[in-house]
Amino acid sequence: MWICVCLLISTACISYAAGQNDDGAFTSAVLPKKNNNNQLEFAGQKYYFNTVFKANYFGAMAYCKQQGMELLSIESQAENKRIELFLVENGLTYGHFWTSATKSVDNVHWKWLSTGRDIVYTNWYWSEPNNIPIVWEHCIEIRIEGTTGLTWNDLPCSRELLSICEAPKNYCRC
Ligand SMILES: [Ca+2]
Ligand SMILES: [Ca+2]
Repeated sequence: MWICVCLLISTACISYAAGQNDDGAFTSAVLPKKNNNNQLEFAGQKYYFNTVFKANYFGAMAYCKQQGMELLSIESQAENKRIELFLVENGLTYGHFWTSATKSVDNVHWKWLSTGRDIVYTNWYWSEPNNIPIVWEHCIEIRIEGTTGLTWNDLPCSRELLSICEAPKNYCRC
């Protein structure tokens, strides 16, 4: 099944395969929402919440770049809280989204690939990051499940999740 996603902030229209290789552990391809608001502005940044199709880490990053944006980087508690509040306000209380976080070449430290910065602030889910052996959990998702808040989990980059894109507020794709 092919879905055409058109952003209000862009005239670009991109097609992606949806619902592939879904192991059922995560959210459905299209999340139920209270309204059609997919955009947020906060602290000089704007965000686009892709709640329509799932992709692996690399597909999510490519999608954001095609919109002139970057895959999400959460660099403060305030940013984490604001994104959590947006999800709750829009009825997205169960969901898994890619961030741009991935392992450094030393295979120990984490970096935001979208900015190149080291990860300083973290909000790991309890017992995470656990880097489950064999599957290589080298990318970070953010997850919200009811009242657990917006927490982080390392998992394989090949998993297919929803995504959040980010760009400077004054960015204009002209
Ligand atoms: Ca950010
Ligand atoms: Ca994990």
